[in-house]
Amino acid sequence: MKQVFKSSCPLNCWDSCGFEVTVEDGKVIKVEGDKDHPITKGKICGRGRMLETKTNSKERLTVPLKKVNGIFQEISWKQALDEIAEKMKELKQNFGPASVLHSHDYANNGLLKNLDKRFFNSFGGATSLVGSICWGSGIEAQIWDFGSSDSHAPDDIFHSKHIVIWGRNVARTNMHLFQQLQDAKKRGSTITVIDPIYNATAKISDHYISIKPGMDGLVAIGVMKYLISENKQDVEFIKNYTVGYEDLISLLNHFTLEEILGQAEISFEDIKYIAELYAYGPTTTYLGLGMQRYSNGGNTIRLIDALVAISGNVGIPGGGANFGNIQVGKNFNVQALTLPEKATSTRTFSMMKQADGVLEAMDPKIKMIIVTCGNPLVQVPDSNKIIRAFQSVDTVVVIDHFLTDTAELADYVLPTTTVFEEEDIYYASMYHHYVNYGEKLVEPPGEAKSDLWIWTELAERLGFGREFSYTRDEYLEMATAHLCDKGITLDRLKEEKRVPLPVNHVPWETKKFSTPSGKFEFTSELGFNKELEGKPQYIYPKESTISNPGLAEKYPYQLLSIHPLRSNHSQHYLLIEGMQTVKIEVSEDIAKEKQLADGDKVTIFNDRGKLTGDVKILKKAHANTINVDEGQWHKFGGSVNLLTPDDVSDNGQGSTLYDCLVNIKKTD
Ligand SMILES: Nc1nc2c(c(=O)[nH]1)N[C@H]1C(S)=C(S)[C@@H](COP(=O)(O)OP(=O)(O)OC[C@H]3O[C@@H](n4cnc5c(=O)[nH]c(N)nc54)[C@H](O)[C@@H]3O)O[C@H]1N2
Ligand SMILES: Nc1nc2c(c(=O)[nH]1)N[C@H]1C(S)=C(S)[C@@H](COP(=O)(O)OP(=O)(O)OC[C@H]3O[C@@H](n4cnc5c(=O)[nH]c(N)nc54)[C@H](O)[C@@H]3O)O[C@H]1N2
Ligand code: SF4
Ligand SMILES: [Mo]
Repeated sequence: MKQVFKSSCPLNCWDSCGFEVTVEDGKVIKVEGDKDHPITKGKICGRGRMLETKTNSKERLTVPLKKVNGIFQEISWKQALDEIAEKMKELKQNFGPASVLHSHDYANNGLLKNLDKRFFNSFGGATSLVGSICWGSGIEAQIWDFGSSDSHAPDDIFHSKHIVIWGRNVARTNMHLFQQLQDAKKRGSTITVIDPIYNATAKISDHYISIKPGMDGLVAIGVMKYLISENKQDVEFIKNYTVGYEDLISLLNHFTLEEILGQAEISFEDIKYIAELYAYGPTTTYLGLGMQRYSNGGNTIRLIDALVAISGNVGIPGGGANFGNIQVGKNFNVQALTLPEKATSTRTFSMMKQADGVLEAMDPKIKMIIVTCGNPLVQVPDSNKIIRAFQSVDTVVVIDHFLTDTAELADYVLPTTTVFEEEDIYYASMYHHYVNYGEKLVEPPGEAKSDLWIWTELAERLGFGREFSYTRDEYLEMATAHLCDKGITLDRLKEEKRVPLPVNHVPWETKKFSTPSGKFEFTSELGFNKELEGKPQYIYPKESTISNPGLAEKYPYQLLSIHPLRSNHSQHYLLIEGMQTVKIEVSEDIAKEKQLADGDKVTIFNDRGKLTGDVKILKKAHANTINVDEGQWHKFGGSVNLLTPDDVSDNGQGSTLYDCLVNIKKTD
């Protein structure tokens, strides 16, 4: 018998969609959009739809594996858990809990996925990762400026006269915002896209501005200079609600407009065009995450925030500097789930630098790595270093659905459940403010078990089983109990499936900011408190003709590695045969200079590594730009992270993935 259930997309994505899932004879047979979802309204992308393929895939891991003499053997759960727990016990006793590294990312938006941290905290601590490859610097930048990184509610876009999409690949990564853009355009708003790549969002825009990668902060400086020279700044807002304006002015005075135009490779007309958009608002800005994956990423976001602020577009309907929406996640009591107070011995590595950490840390050395919700061999910068680091450790345990590149390198691989095989609630602190419920719909294949089951079994063997003696409902209650006052109960969530969380639909409307001064801070006290430069500044990208001409001579092209259309990071490549080759996209000038045509084999290379693939010419991209979509598996040709740097950005422990120079040659 066929039955249709409401469920939710668990993928790390802006949109956090509602699903309708058809189940027949205990099997998921179709995943579609839930028309009743107030934001996602029945539309979902291929990545979501393919969760059916993923769940039913023959390639799924269904039994625990142990590597013996280099070959994986199937073992029982009892053996796997007994052996892993025994090793952890020994390591804790001999070297302390920090000899175990918990390597993870955020591949699943389920609230209960946070229980991995409860496990490691109850273990007494571990070496854990801090910072974020994804959006670390931008979030920190907005915390410095506003006190939080909060976005306007999706429908507020209809109050905007102008919409600026600044470094966000909306058509590809944020499909419901793309729909809103098309609707807003029909209602008369203008759309401007600022991006080095002429992407599908640029195609629907009124104006596309091509920008040299990593130079957005400088462009924002140019725009502010012009705006102020035309006396179009919001004097009242600046006077009453900001601090540090004089520091901003002295930064603006540091650059001439000529320097800006030359270095950012942008025309005066474009600077003027952007300035006028902001002067005659309300103008909303949707900032992307790609643009802050540079060594200057935090300051890039800070300078665009400053532009939004001085033009009077903060705290008004139709305005805003929309980056993350962390007010959504703040509704949950994650601490109650993770028990941070239980950890007595901890050490942290920055997420970017986990390889260096593993290779260099002493006292204690890393003896074991446990990987959850992440595929570091593919997704973390400088793959060659990551591979060396993981190979150097005695025991690697990977919990996943598939034998990923990371899992291939492990000593133990534990098969886990997909979204439809366990109950959870899902939200993304990125775009909208609805939380979605997803119940367990089918049994997992073979012996696959949920992450939570695995933590519970290991906790019992390690002597802290009582911390895991709760039902799923009890954990969900722990994290949502305080929401009852606001009328949000677990029962209501189970009944209604999608519930709006209390958030500000127009952040900072009261002009009371959550910064130490209560004002918008051009000069950040939090920055100074962290012994960083709190004044606004412009730093050049680390790998650029300006800051490192020697390197740029050897490696003249800027390598971007943006998110793939049909895969969520590395998650769909295995399921889509057509994606299992490396595609190297080059701007037209590079193709001309190197006499390249579509389909030619080329190798891109730098001091960190090399990658070979087929050329595709990127129409209208900024000069000297190459892109390779991230997420490709090493076994299908190689991840672009073979080339990317593992540096940490200027603030917030963000990544510098796109701050990357390469050269290119034809391959025979
Ligand atoms: N299809 C798909 N959607 C996804 C994901 C996915 O893997 N696949 N991942 C999800 C996740 S986790 C995230 S973090 C988001 C990311 O969402 P986005 O921010 O939209 O995506 P990115 O690929 O990080 O980069 C976006 C854009 O930044 C541009 N860019 C790069 N450098 C610069 C620069 O210096 N200046 C400017 N102005 N633009 C620049 C790129 O050309 C690209 O168009 O997407 C989410 N949605
Ligand atoms: N060069 C380059 N690198 C990038 C980026 C880029 O733009 N360029 N983007 C960065 C960004 S924004 C992000 S967010 C990261 C994402 O990095 P990751 O989160 O590591 O990438 P994913 O491929 O989404 O997922 C990793 C693994 O988690 C597994 N997984 C999914 N659900 C579960 C679950 O419930 N339990 C367990 N145990 N495992 C699960 C998947 O099967 C997959 O193998 O990549 C970063 N890396
Ligand atoms: S991946 Fe994103 S757009 Fe696609 S279904 Fe999931 S939440 Fe929606
Ligand atoms: Mo991300």
